[in-house]
Amino acid sequence: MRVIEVIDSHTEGEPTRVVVAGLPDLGPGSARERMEVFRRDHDAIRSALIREPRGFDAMVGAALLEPNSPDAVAQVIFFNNVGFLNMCVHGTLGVGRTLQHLGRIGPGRHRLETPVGEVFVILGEDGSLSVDNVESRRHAKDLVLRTERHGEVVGDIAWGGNWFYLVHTHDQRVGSDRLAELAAFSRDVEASLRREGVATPDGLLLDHVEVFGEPTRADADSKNYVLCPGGEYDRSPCGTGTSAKLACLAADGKLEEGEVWRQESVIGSLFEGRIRRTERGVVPRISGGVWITGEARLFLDPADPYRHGILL
Ligand code: PYC
Repeated sequence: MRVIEVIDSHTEGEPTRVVVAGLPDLGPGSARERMEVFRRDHDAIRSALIREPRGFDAMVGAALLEPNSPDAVAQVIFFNNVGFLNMCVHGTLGVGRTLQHLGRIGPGRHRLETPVGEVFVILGEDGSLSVDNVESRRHAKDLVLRTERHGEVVGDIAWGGNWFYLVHTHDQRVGSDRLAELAAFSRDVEASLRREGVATPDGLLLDHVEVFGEPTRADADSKNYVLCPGGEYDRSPCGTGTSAKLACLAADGKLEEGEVWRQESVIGSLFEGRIRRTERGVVPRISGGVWITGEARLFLDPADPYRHGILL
């Protein structure tokens, strides 16, 4: 029987399950190479870790692996209910809190290897956590999209570690009392992006839809609803999505170094975002609250028909 040890946390409401022991050997290699081995040979374990009855669809997993570089504290691969993620900032914040919980890091700036490159987790003396994400940039501004049920919407395409269509003009109010409507709207947008063949510069499908509205909190600049691949919405303001937003704001001259952007999530939680400008875009720093919620040993009993999750 396979036994997998996990530490669970949430980042501004969004869960992360960090796998600390019990995964099969993914061989040597970079985070991207190991992610491909995980995907090819052990996808059933990804599913077991995230899907019911051991997990639930909104959960993001993070496999904590040995790094290649002696300067890195760990290598991390992110996954969810339907597959693997390029990057996940709320998950990286969860990894930071988990490494602190395990006594593996103290205050300072710590390097992590991910499938899209190096990122840094910053643990403050006061226990605060931030992530210096990968360089983020806008690819297209004000792309008009005809949807099936919601008329024309307008948004930008940007990279923040994942690819986003950031919808700023639409017929929706962003609020926690409208989760079903926002899910239906975002799926309509997602289907329209596919139908129209809207793609990343590499010809890949955009993987996240981010819908912006007026903030509810007095301390926030904006509120978002983020549809993740797999159909769930991000309970946090989505760190890669906030990074994509910061890249758009910087490209429009609406955010400068030293300024803070406060992004509220649909449930009312908050990330703070800052930027450092680069030649091609920005390096975002995202800060948010992270709490450990539990530790568990998960059993994948060969006799259990649902050991790999309920696959409906
Ligand atoms: O925080 O980057 C993020 C994220 C991606 C998917 C869910 N959360």
